[in-house]
Amino acid sequence: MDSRISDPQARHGEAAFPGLPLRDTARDALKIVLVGGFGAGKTTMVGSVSEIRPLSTEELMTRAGVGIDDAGRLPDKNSTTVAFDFGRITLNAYQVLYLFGAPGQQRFWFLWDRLFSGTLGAVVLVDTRRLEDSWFAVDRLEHGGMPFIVAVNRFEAPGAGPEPDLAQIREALCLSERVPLIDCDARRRESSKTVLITLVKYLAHCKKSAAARETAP
Ligand SMILES: Nc1nc2c(ncn2[C@@H]2O[C@H](COP(=O)(O)OP(=O)(O)OP(=O)(O)O)[C@@H](O)[C@H]2O)c(=O)[nH]1
Ligand SMILES: [Mg+2]
Repeated sequence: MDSRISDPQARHGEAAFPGLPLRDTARDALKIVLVGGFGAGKTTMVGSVSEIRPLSTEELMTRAGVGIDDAGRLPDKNSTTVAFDFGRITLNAYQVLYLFGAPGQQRFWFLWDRLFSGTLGAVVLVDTRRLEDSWFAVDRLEHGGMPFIVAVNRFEAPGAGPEPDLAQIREALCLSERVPLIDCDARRRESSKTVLITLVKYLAHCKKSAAARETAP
């Protein structure tokens, strides 16, 4: 099989990776995992937001995957993550995020346990054309008690009906009102960064609430 380190930013015609060195003042390293269904845009998001050239374990999808790799509704997709993506983003002088993108295909879900080890929080990336592909991720995070947010990566689908709004998506995923739910475009750095900042703020909120519960009489 043809294995390669891909360059998602180059795919979308954006700037090359600046390759920023880690700041000397960085002291909080936060591990974040990006999960979601097959082809929801996880590798794309890691690539758009990372300040270093991301590690991507992409394999070409070949005829051997027909019937297994459900790429029917993803005509432009010709590769899939077989292990994980890795990127880094500096949020401020002190906080650095290490971002791991999980593989989306069911046959690689056994790798998620390893990826979740030491993880502070997660982003579930949702493709509205295949909402049901997100159920497993949401269930898994809820049962594991890991804080997460949901980001809706909207694909333009010519001829498709009206797009569900965020309230409809919340209902379809049976998401608690507490879980932040936002729109994004995984191809755009600023949008992907907003997703990560939303997660970090939510993690801070969860930590504060837990501390308040502990000190409550
Ligand atoms: N139109 C459109 N295409 C997108 C968007 N995000 C990603 N893509 C494309 O959709 C395809 C799937 O993206 P990936 O990033 O490989 O998806 P993934 O979730 O990592 O997929 P797996 O690792 O195989 O589960 C790629 O061809 C992307 O270029 C989007 O917001 N809009
Ligand atoms: Mg991927």
